[in-house]
Amino acid sequence: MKVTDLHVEYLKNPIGLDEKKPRFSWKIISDENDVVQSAYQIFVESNNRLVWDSGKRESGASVLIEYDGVELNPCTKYDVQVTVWDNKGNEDIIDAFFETGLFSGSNFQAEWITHDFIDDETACPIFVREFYVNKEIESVRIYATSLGIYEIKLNGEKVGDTFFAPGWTNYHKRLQYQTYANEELLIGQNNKIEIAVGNGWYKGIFGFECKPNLYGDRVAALVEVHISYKDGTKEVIPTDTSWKVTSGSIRYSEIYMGETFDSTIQEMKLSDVIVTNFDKNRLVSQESEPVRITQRLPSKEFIITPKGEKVIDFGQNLTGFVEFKIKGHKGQKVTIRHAEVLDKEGNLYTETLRQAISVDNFICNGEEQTFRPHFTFHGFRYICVEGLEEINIEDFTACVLHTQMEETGSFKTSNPLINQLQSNIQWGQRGNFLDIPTDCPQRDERLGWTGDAQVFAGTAAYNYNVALFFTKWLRDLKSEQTVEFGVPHIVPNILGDQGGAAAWSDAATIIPWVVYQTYGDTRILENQYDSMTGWVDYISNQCGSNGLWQSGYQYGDWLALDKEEGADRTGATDKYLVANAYYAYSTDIVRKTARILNKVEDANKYDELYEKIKKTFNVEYITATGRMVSETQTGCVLALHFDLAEEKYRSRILESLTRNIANHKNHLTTGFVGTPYLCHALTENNEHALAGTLLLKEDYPSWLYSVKKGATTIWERWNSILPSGDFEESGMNSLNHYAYGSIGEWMYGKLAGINQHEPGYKKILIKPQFIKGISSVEATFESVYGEIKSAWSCENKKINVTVTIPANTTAVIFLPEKDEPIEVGSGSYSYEYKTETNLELDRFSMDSTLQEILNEPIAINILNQYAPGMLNHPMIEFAYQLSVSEILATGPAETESLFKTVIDQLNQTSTAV
Ligand code: RAM
Repeated sequence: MKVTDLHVEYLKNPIGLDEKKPRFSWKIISDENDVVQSAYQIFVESNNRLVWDSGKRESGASVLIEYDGVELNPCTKYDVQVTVWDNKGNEDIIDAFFETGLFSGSNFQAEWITHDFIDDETACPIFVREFYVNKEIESVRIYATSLGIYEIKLNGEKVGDTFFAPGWTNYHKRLQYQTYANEELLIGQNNKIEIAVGNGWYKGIFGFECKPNLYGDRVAALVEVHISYKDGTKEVIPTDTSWKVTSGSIRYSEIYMGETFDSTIQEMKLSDVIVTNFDKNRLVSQESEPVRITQRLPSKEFIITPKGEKVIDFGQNLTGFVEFKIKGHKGQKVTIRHAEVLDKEGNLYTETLRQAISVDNFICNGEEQTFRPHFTFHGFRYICVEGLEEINIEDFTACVLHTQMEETGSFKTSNPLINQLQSNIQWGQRGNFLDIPTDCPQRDERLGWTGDAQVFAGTAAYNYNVALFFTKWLRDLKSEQTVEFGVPHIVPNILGDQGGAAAWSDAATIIPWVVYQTYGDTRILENQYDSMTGWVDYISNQCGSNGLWQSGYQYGDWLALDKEEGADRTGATDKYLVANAYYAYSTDIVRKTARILNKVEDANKYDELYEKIKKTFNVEYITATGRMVSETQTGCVLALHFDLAEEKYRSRILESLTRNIANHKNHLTTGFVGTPYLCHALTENNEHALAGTLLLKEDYPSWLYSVKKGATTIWERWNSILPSGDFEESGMNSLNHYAYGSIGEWMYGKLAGINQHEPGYKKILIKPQFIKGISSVEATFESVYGEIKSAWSCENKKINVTVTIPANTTAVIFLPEKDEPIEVGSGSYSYEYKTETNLELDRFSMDSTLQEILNEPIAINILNQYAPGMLNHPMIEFAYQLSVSEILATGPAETESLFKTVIDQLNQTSTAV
């Protein structure tokens, strides 16, 4: 038995932590089966002084155990040791450490400094200070933040490997500072610290209107260097009036527009800094993992387009920037333009960027140089290079940038198109989890749309550990929330006051719930509780006398395909049906949360409210005979999946749903709201095969349509690129928009069958469910207890299932085609058994058109025999292009069994292609 991965607040040996009661988690690895932890003991020491001994606790708890010792001090290192005992008589010890940050903005001794470059407005200021060190150094910490985004250099080298600090928060209330460890000071010499500050989100051109100065009109910096000497003395070098400021090589930098870097600029004139003010009480230490370069992609192909553009293809739509090597002549300017796609003629297509032109310029100094921008990022797969005669594509690398979350999921199947879909989902997450969850990384938006984050959160939590990422963002959400306007549509909110909107503002309840479910993190529920209840209470205040929310702006089932063309983008489902479905759903989450947090009175209150909403929902949106007033896919899906419809109505609603799908030749028509739940609703209601059919559809509209069109990320629209190769031209068309990637949750949960049975996966549910067209799946999920694996294949009349359950958890396994669930403890299990099931796709199905069926003589024989005259019907030729399911959606029930027989016969006798 081995104890591994001792983490403090989800992090490995963090520094600059401002959590007063940090929580410890560890994993257990064992060769034995049925291992559970029987006890643990935690020691925390600082400077060899014990500050906490938990005592030996007879307990299986190994996740997020809260520190309960002597009050922690700021800027102090704490060593943690955990001893773990298991039920097999083993014992192991693991060590880690954490170091606290400044704890409070008022502990910053530094002063905010800014500049006054009246006639050099676009250049990024660099604040500079030189200092002399003449003693042996024990450690150096740099605490830093800025209004704008910054990079620090110490003696010419970049400090740390992170980007876009201090990140984007609600600067009106919260601003992160970062802590860096750096021991590289020169002793007996002058050291030089420089901090360059770009406009970033604070002062840059940002938002729909592309206007500057969202939060302020001057960038500024706040830094202090803490040096601890070997002789026990300490020194602090804070920003103050002794610093100087200059403007350097970064002549222009805007997140949307790109950067201009002029390396011919020599040392410029140093000016005095100006001390400025920004409320230090808003400072908080870095709360999530930072943004880093997580991958470097080599160029894949060099293309000269019909227009003569010199283009490099990196083979993957991504978020980041390009780094390149060059030995140009002094003053030579190289321009890099970015695009997600080439148009059908093969030219660079930049319309998806809208006003965010994304152009980087670099001016060479005549030496061998490596360039990359500093304060901008782009969403791109292609670059167009200008200003270079000869292009050597090996000199160009795409740097992939995003919040460096731990990768927790993998998902592979026998179907290459589905594997590409999974890859697109993951890349969508990487491209859009850049400090905040953005809708898209390329155009003049890149905003923290709450709806997009909400629908994708469940999928996101399979692929990466998103606990800290969402913890940070939810604090901003809470800080932007008001009694009057509820929860904004984007966080951080730069759109001003707008009343909350269903499915968007519900991020307030749904995302903390996802984090709790995935990691067993109850603190997020505690911290967000007021925000969660506040959101539900806001809706209650909007309700009319009938107890329903039927007023105000709503996005409805955003971008759904079921509204007539040219109408608004909110889909055909009654917007207030959507609103009230979410009202019930959020209330359900809140009542459960209240119970978990032992707030009994609240729990009862929200129980009552929940029942009331559900009842009224049925009265208003379902007829007395069980028809949805909006018989759209999304309407039906919400009623079923959110468990809103009364039991007696469910079968009819399910029928409406399947009929609606059949009427669309087994295609979806759902938008942002219906899409994440569509396949869940089908699988949960015995229509798993139909969910599989939807997943594997390859023509528009479907998930695989974009895959077949060569997409490497998820598109904003089902038809961002039209079958003709033209682009959707509404002026809102992103090729990297993760919302529809929300199918990932169903793929992990229902296809691979990895689910939590108890919050945080302390108990696991493994329930793989086959679909035709996929004969094997292998998925892993790194839970907070360790790796869970579910792999199955159903090939050559044999089913194989392999399951891994981490130590200190238990699981229930539902094997496909077996009735009895199996209860297991930790360990790896393999099952092999016979089956008659063949998962290869049949040549004929309910999706085949009548014409395809009638091309087979046997079909004609059977139909003539059992339904004489049917094929002579005068209207028959109008049905040739309809699918069987479409024909059946309006035909009598007997025809259904007849066609099933025909299709079975055809599949048995046809030589499958
Ligand atoms: C678009 C965004 C986003 C969506 C909103 C309603 O501008 O890109 O995806 O949530 O509209």
